Amino acid sequence: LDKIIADKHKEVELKKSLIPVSQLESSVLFEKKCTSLAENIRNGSGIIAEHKRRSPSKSVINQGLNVQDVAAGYEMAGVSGISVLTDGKYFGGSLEDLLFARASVNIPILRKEFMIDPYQVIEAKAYGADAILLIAAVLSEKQLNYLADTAKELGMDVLLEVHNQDELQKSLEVKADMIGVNNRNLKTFEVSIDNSKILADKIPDRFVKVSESGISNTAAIADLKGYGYQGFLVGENFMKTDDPGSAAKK
Ligand code: IGP
Repeated sequence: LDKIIADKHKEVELKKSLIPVSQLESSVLFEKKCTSLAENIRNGSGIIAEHKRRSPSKSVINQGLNVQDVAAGYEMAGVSGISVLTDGKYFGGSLEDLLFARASVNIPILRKEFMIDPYQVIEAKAYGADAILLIAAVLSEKQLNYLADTAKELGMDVLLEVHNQDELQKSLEVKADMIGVNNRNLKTFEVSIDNSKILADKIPDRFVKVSESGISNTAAIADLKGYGYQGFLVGENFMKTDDPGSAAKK
């Protein structure tokens, strides 16, 4: 995780030198008016289906599909939103994936990225995202506040990811719409759904509760609903199939 963040700092510095923020701000490439992700989760299936080609923990998941088809399949399946990984080095994603997904569907899209700089939040907006992810494990309280405020100013929703009680504690004052409990420890890659259960009653009701990672069947979702979860972020379980959209329908 430290390596990912160090690489991300270099990437963002390079981008800033290529496309200055003033230029980026005035270049929204594609935008669609749609219901916010948080609202869609509250009123729908709650599934946030992810486009994920590979990951540091699993290496290759699926390299043979194109993002437009995956996104369209997810929308047809009736999911509440789509998550698109844009990190290239570790997840094989890109901003172009985000843009292509945006062009293909009318439901809200989350930019799944290691956000460390407001530049990336502006970039998310420019490439059509409706929501961003902030990871409490790699951001100070000050950074969380600043990045969340930037997203809200641009009209995007914020999914704030925590993995333990300390991270939740520093997130409570942040203007996030959703708190996501990651069942995967990003430092050890260990996955346990119990993590969502343990933290469930510590999350204030003003946040939409989302459970992330390692969700592989409807029984797990039913179980998590009993703990107050309304959102379910699913990647690998759908992406490992030839037809992620059909997998999301079940
Ligand atoms: C999806 P899974 O186990 O269903 O593929 O997990 C999603 O939760 C996971 O990709 C994720 C993630 C992240 C990836 C959660 N938080 C932060 C990168 C960065």
